[in-house]
Amino acid sequence: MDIKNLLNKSKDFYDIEMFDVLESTNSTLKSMAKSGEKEGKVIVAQRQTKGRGKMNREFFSPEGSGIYMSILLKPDIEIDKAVLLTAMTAVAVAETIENVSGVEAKIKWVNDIYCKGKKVCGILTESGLELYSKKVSYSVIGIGINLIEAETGFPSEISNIAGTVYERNEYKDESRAQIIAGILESIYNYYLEFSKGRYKEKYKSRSNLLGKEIIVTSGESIKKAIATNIDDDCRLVVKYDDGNQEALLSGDVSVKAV
Ligand code: BT5
Repeated sequence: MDIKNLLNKSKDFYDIEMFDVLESTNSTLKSMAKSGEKEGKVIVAQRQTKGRGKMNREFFSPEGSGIYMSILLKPDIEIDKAVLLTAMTAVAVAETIENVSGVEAKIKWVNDIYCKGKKVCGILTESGLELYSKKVSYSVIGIGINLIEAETGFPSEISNIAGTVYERNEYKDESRAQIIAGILESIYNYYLEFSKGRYKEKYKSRSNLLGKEIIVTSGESIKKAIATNIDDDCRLVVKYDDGNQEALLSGDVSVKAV
């Protein structure tokens, strides 16, 4: 199914290119961005041989299983606000998964989408920096979604955390294009009004951490806390057992529900 035909208001904004296999859709789109590619370029691959998560962690991206895509945006924002693009995208992905599949989708701060208690999607935003202004020169937003389980199943290292949106017998081929188009349309709509931050309340209301007891790991330190809020800059506000509060930046820590 042609994705472009499923787009509505965003039809003229996006230029979509499909590949069978790439090392990483983010890496390909980043080199295009560095060579002056326009905002709205989208790369989609059937599989990746070097799909990446944060800190160069591997993102398992097999054939016939998922969506691996990257979107190029050029927002007029400071580099420390780039995490908000991840938050906006998380809302767009969660809403689209729910609309198309009917499966409830929650957001785990900062960049993961969970269905039925398992991680079905990760988002990786990588930005270029204008040195003098501290503004973003481009942002590549990468989205990896497990739609159905690969023939070989998940590798053992992730089999207890990774899940899929669909069971194999529920999945219809057209869902893939519908989810890609739904995400693109939704991102476009939120991005048009990015400074209004319409996605922020939605991000919070889909959080699967707020109000929960969590473990905060930062370097050697491992502490228990309650996740009390996600602030306007998408920092996770936590309260430790000793009463101290802290607003956590996504790059510095990892958190998990107890
Ligand atoms: C992410 O990183 O989850 C961001 C993943 C972004 C992938 C997309 S695919 C298109 C684009 N091109 C790329 O090269 N990347 C983007 P992080 O929060 O660091 O999580 C990585 C961790 O998730 C791994 O260490 C595993 O524990 C787990 N993981 C790996 N593959 C997974 C999968 N397919 N489903 C669920 N969890 C997975």
